[in-house]
Amino acid sequence: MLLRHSHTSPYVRKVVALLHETGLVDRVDIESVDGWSEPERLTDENPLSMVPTLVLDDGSSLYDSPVICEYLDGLHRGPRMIPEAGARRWQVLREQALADGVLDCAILVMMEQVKRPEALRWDWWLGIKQRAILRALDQLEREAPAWRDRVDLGVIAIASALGYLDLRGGVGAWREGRPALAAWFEAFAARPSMRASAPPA
Ligand SMILES: N[C@@H](CCC(=O)N[C@@H](CS)C(=O)NCC(=O)O)C(=O)O
Repeated sequence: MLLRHSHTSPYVRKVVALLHETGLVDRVDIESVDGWSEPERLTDENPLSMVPTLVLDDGSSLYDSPVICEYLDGLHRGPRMIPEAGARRWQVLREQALADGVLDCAILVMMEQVKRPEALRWDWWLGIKQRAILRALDQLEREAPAWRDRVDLGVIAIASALGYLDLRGGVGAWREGRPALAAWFEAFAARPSMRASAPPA
């Protein structure tokens, strides 16, 4: 298998951390590609020109990150990263959706703040996306005390999202007023899987 990859993509980070946590990392080759420049080798595999894209041994490809994670989780014999059934499954999938939603908003914020010419910035839109991130972080702060030693796709996705806020900013000092989330992230980010998938400093 081949993973189309970017060192700064938090969605890719989620997949790479899962590969490490499940012991699958040696079964996947990794190749970096810039989705924004729409290279043909990526658009042939994924018309959306996005990473992560996973190319399977039969030449077919899978995207986006939740689909790739679900596929990979079926390939190993260790503890499931996505519980197969029951309330825990829906909790993990809901957490992944919330974390990915934070990322979708954070990328839009980065686009407004960094990429769009200042004269064209749309503060109304920026405000909506920033407030969505802040509300999600407040919810995670309320939930974090219950996470304890969990290792699954829900918490991997949350940690990847928080790491991206550290990398790109967008909502200022997110740890302020959120001590439980900050303490949990400090411990979780020290896991070998999170260190191995961290963006370059
Ligand atoms: N929903 C997708 C989002 C992936 C995504 O936004 N990837 C970004 C990099 S962080 C990308 O490839 N952007 C290139 C583009 O939009 O052209 C997933 O979960 O995989």
